[in-house]
Amino acid sequence: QSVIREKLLSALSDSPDDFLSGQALADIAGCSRAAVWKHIEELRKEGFVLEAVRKKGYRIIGSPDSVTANKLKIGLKTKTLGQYIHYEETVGSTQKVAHELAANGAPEGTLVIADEQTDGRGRLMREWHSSKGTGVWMSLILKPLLPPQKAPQFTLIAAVAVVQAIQETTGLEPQIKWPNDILINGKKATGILTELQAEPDKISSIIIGIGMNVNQTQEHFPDELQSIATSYGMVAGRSLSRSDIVQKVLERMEALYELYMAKGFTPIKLMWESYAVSIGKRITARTINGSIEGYARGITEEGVLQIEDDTGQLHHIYSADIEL
Ligand code: BT5
Repeated sequence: QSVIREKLLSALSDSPDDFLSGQALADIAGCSRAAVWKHIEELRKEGFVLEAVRKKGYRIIGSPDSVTANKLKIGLKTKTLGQYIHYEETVGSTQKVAHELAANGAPEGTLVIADEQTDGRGRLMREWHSSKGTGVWMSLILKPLLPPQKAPQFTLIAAVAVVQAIQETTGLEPQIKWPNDILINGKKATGILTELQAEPDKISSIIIGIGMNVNQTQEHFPDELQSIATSYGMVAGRSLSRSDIVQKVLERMEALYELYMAKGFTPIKLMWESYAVSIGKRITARTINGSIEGYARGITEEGVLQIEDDTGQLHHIYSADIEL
């Protein structure tokens, strides 16, 4: 069923100015003309604006600002990432759904995405605010043949992908705050959560959760986020297309993932450092074992943060919250 709708949409989107007859569409989709009509109705319910003119046929004149599988597939230029999309309008957490799918054999590149999360989560089970229709709440499943220790690098790969995708779609220049925050104008607009299903020596699946604030206005955020959160749309001063952003994130992520598997972490590390806010600055890292203050010197080949304290001693930070 959804395959037919995908074929109809792709044919209609390929020739936006022309009408395609019911028969032509039926041939393309491999179904009856009556079925074409039914699927067109379904697409209209999804928010696509489809004009129908007697004796001419159908054409597409508008599409919703949605992140449904149908919408995301139009013009998506990837080989694997996002080729299988699991969309839900409302979900507890896309991360949870992705964990289940991964455990049940979902292929590499599977994308879980929702219009709203009611129980979005950050690290250490912290809440992730995910209001309806305003952001990108997605989890991507990758299955690299790597040992589990490499997993944290994927947070950094995803951060580079997000920065590049935002630059390309909006012209904004976001910055990365180690390990998993992306800031714009000094406030958080994206958080990344990388989780793992693994055997002792081998990753089974990496699940990369990405939460991006796109079209929120200040009122969308609860009190506790007022001074620390923002959205790309607010900073750009216009409403942005969530689907364009998701497509670009998938495209950049695919390119970076290929680069990483071919050449290792070094080229990614260089890009990451060029976008990082904290490198060279005096910071405080709050870890579960206490705080360390000093100058952020860079990240290691493993993606571990190095801080030099006032005695000149170098500390390796695996996980922490950073204060600038
Ligand atoms: C993160 O955790 O930043 C990772 C967030 C990952 C969210 C995605 S959405 C899709 C997928 N499904 C999920 O359930 N999760 C992933 P952390 O570094 O622990 O930061 C959490 C903190 O960020 C919270 O304690 C708040 O202070 C703040 N926060 C919560 N919601 C926010 C938002 N929408 N924008 C900016 N900051 C937020």
